[in-house]
Amino acid sequence: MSFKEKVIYQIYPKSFLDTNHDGVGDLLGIKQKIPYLKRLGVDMIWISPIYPSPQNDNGYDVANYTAINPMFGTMSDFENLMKTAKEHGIEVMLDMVFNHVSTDHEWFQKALAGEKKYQDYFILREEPTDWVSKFGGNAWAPFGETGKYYLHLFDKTQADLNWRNPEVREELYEVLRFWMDKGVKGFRFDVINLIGKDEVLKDCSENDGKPAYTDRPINHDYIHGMNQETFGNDDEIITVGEMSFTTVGECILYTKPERKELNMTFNFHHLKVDYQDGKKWTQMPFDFAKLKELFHTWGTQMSEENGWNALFWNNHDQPRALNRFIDVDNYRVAGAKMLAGAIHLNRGTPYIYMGEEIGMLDPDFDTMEQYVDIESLNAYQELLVEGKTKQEAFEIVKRKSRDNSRTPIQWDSGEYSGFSKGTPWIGLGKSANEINVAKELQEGSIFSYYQQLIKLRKEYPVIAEGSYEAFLPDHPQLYGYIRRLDGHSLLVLNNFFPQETTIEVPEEFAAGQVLIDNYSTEVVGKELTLKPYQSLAIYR
Ligand code: TEU
Ligand code: CA
Repeated sequence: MSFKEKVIYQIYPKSFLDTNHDGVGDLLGIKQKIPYLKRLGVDMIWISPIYPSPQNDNGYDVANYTAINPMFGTMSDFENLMKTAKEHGIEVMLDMVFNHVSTDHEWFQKALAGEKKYQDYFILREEPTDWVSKFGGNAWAPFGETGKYYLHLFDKTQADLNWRNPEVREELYEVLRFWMDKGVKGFRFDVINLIGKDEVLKDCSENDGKPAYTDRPINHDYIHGMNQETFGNDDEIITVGEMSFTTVGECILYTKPERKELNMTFNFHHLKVDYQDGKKWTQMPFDFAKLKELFHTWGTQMSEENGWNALFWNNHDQPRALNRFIDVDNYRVAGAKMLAGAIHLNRGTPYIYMGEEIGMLDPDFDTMEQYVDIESLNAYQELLVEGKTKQEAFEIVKRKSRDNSRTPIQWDSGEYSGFSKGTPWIGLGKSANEINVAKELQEGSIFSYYQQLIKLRKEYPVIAEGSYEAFLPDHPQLYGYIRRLDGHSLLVLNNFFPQETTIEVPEEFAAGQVLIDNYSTEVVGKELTLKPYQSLAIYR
């Protein structure tokens, strides 16, 4: 089965299931829930970082790439999990954070201690540039007592690696080989379009300096080289690159098969349509026209030039899409299915973020003290400095914090929602009694809608392989597209609003068959009135 037919499920291990009741999710927790994931029908699980780490950025600050953080268990727990997953026909994708290491990593420690070899593993300069760190403040910090500065595009405890040094590249290839030997069949590469830095680094006042270090031409060489030295030899391996601040043109280059770089890319443009003036820490209703324009541009160009998208609404860095795009007080269930339909029938490989399959919501925290995420805590301070009141700053953090998606999975309505018997490392969502897996499996309909969507992708080649074209791109409420393959076509209609809307059905679909629908349309005619958040697909 090609990666085009597969569906991948993301697990944030800290918050999935805690089996030793220390308040933190663990590998044996994932193992225990493999049958649940099998029941959902996913092909692969992507697990966010499980390596030793001081956890300043919840594991995206890696201190050792080839070991397991004791907080999550042992290497033998990992092997156990791999075995159970394999038995259920589920593959494992690991998160490779290769742009930077934790300053606790021995490479950085040896560099600090004066070892020349390791100093060359990092990006050290006499003079810092004006680039702004993605977590706030200048992107350079003093390198010990040397008078030099090291680059950290993220937190100052996440030092950027020097990919220009071939020894660094070889070390990272070894990491991939290590996990491939353990049977890992997928790699998600964290901010992989930032690894290729120029030799001479220049000031750049535009967009906090991003254009100066993002998608540099040499990035493609590094990714291609890594492909050739490691996973490129194994057809079963699936790779996805997380692309920060990128363009569709670059993502086509990263994913065109003949270039042998990556299978697919994540981009975030569609998740910035509720950013005022492009700034995250603001509040604004989402801009539907912009969302649609992005989907159509990416969908069409990727389709025409044979690139491949990773499709997603949620991940561990995003507030829950339901809270952003849907009137959840009135239409949580219909809205959850509509969002699912919009991407699962699309051209690309769909990702489900844990909890999405039961329609989980943001936790609805009441105070700043409940937040843990480093980015959120820094942003709160910056908002205060900008002159916002504590209440105003809190309201923004509440809408935008990455912690919104990082709270424990709500398994049942028991204490700590069945996640743990100990106090969880981060608070639970307020909706845990109403929205949880046990209840969903008993009486809900979102989970089964995901099951259907996953099955359809495997049964209908037009969903997995078909081309993409926009349908009624200027319609004020509809996000529609047509997929085509070998004489078959699929029309997908999604009403993004809580109001009904009537559309004209093109001739060719008027007598088509409804493959899936979150309401129950019996016959398609010349006209179709879409109910609030209705989503359906017509096949012929
Ligand atoms: O995220 C990349 C990234 O650019 C994020 O800063 C993203 O823009 C932000 O979270 C949105 O608010 C990756 C990981 O997914 C994230 O968890 C890490 O913190 C980051 O890289 C550093 O490794
Ligand atoms: Ca635990």
